[in-house]
Amino acid sequence: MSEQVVRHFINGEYRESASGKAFPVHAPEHGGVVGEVFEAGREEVDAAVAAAKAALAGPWGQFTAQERAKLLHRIADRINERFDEFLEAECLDTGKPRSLASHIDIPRGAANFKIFADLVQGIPTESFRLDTPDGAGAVNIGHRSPKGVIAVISPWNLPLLLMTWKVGPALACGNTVIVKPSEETPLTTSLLGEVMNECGVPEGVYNVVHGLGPDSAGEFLTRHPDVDAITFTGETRTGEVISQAAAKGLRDVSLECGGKNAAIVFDDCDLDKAIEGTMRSAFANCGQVCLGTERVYVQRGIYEAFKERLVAAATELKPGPSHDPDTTLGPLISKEHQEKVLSYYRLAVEEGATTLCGGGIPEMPEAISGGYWVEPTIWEGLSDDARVIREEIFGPCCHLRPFDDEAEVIALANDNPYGLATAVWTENSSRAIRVAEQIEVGIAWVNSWFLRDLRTAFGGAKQSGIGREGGVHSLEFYTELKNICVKL
Ligand code: NAD
Ligand code: 6OD
Repeated sequence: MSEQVVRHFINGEYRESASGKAFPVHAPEHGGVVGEVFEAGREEVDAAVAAAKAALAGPWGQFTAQERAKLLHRIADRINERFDEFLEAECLDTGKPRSLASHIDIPRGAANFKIFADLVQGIPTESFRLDTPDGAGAVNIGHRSPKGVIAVISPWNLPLLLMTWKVGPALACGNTVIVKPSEETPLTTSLLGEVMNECGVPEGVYNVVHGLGPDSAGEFLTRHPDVDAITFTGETRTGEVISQAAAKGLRDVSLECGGKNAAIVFDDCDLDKAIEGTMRSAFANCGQVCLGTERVYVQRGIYEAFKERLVAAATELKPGPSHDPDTTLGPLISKEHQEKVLSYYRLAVEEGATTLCGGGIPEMPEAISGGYWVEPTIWEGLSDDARVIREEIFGPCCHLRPFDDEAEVIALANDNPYGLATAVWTENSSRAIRVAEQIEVGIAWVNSWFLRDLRTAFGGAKQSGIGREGGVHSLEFYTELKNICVKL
């Protein structure tokens, strides 16, 4: 493949940085440089924000909800028509197996536009009749308008999916956006600019600036005074910095951050389902899913059987190139992340873990041996206060620990600063609901994992985030609700 040159997309046009500053993009599969990305300075960020602001006052501001919905459907259709190009770009950037990206990342990229296009048209606004002393009364009518210019800061693990998860509802509600994708994965966000132009999205409605976080595009964008709200997905410590940026000018902020998620496997579970689900939750996308499981608590009666089967299945995972249909495990995103995950593999041993499988770098064919590969890894035997149990690793690994009863496992699951997701495996539905209700998370799955209904609330408790998106909750974030009180 020829080297990619990735430009900003501002006011409907692709642009280079005035400074000429650029950074390389590496393919995780082999580690080689496959392109360069222009890094936005203040000038490009200012231009993107100005374009987004001007677009609100232009034709976009006159679009009815129905017209916006029609346009969003066209965008989704066009993503599907250009499916293979999006797939190619996403897999080049991330190295993830095509089989995964073609089932999750790209279809969800399109669905995120369709679902919110339909949703905004079907949600009623509130209305209250008020009695007044003169007997005539008053009516209150809720009125929603777009919030304005929205900064979207997105991560690298599911680049198209997580970016459109925010851009879809933002546009459906009539806002304009400036996206700052992760520096690791700029391609699909950039390609979406072409789709916007092909579909007739007015210039300035969708803008993209590339760059890093601190002292670069991310910081310039989130600190920009003409940005009305910020929506972020990424690490908790970055969320804290963005939250501080949003405080200036009291801008609204939505934060979807890290997790250290527990799976709870009761001895009355369907073991086949629990193994299949835990395999996905621990190892899908090479463990780089915020909702992924890194702590697995298994009831003592089935602990040994569960362990044996999970270790056997993990050992069967096949790392390999994205295009190979037999590949079931991709590489990590970057050299730096590979070093981080390997440092936790070493730490687990130092902290007293028994490594049940993996623990290092797999042997790969020479052509891809420079890729950011790590072995799927399972441990047991760590104490509950080990760092490996408490900190997010974001790699293909999990720790198994036996438990005896419900109260014990609820306490164990909740003993963590994060509160994003959990998966409970049991055939006893009363127990499932009783336990799910007590786990301090934003999302609790029972006998499933990452089963998504986009109308539902999505977000994290504790240090996993602030706010909820999805369904009516996205509408809450991306609109300003005004009450109009009419005295009769
Ligand atoms: P990250 O926080 O390093 O980066 C995310 C984005 O923020 C990138 O675009 C980055 O350039 C930008 N950024 C970094 N510093 C910034 C700053 N000071 N100002 C403005 N922007 C800045 O996260 P990552 O490594 O890309 O993603 C992995 C993390 O994301 C994990 O912790 C994972 O759990 C989390 N995540 C959470 C969810 C969720 O829905 N809760 C989803 C996916 C990923
Ligand atoms: O499915 C979604 O909408 C979503 N935000 C998923 C997040 C996955 C985290 O890596």
